[in-house]
Amino acid sequence: MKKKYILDREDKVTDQRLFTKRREIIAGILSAPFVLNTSNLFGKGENYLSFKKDMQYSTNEQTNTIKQITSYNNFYELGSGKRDPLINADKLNTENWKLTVDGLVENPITIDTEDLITKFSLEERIYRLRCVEAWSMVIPWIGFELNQLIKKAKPLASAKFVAFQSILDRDNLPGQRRNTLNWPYREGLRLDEAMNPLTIISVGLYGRVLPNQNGSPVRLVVPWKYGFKSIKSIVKISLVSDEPKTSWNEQSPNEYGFYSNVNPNVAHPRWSQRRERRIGEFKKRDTEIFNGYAKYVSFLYKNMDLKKYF
Ligand SMILES: Nc1nc2c(c(=O)[nH]1)N[C@H]1C(S)=C(S)[C@@H](COP(=O)(O)O)O[C@H]1N2
Ligand SMILES: [Mo]
Repeated sequence: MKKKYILDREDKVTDQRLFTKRREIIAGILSAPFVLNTSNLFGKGENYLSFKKDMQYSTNEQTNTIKQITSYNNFYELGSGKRDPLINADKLNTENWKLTVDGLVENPITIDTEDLITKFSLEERIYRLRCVEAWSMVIPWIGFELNQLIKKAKPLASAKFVAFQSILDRDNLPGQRRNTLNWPYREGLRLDEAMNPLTIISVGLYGRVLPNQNGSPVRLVVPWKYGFKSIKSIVKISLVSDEPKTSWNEQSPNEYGFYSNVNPNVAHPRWSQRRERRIGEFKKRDTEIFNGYAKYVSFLYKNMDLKKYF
């Protein structure tokens, strides 16, 4: 994968007019139903993607600015501060990236990033993302439903869960030199959660390939769960029979459950989850059950005690 735009460290752009102009250009791009075409995909360092706009699942709330989305991140491989992922973005090497789908499948797949971007039909999905730390953003992701990829691998009947693994690169990723988490970062979903149409594999945002700090070249987005479930820079997706181990649950099981559905009625042991701060806003908002996506996902949990399975 070629070099990302990474916004030229946009925090250094002090001229707000310049920044606003760029936003208008991006808005113009997004108002077209189809953006350029794949022949421009990796041309001249632009890295525009070709996609159509989803109308079914996208929120019509105001999106966060590209500056907010790319300069306030959680990506512990690049450091634990909110600005570290931007500062250390170039430490993530995405060259010759391959994504493997394996485990309890009839048809294991290994696919490189270019194929992932060109062989799946991409959509823009504007989703809220609610971090467990009680902040949220609205992000125009580009991606496709994870169920498309899983179906290609043909899961066996014994597959009940999906395990995800991020890149392991201790030599280059500054955060992996410390044992803040048991590397590589791992996450998991129940198979029906993974097959739900809301669950997407994202390869871009704001019309272009993903900036490194947002989990380039391929990351998960599960909008009804706390942000840490949306694992970045994925190298492997495995279909498995039992609930897989996940990094945050392993690190602190009483703070971070396997399910981690956004739920204002279940407090984190150290803080309330009732309210959240939308990045860029001052006044707090009420947090909604399943992050406002209940009508698409509450049936997945109908006989479950959500306080026990938090
Ligand atoms: N590999 C990996 N994925 C990760 C994380 C991480 O530290 N490493 N942080 C998670 C957390 S806590 C959040 S809130 C989201 C943030 O995604 P964003 O920076 O694109 O907004 O990424 C999630 N995915
Ligand atoms: Mo998070």
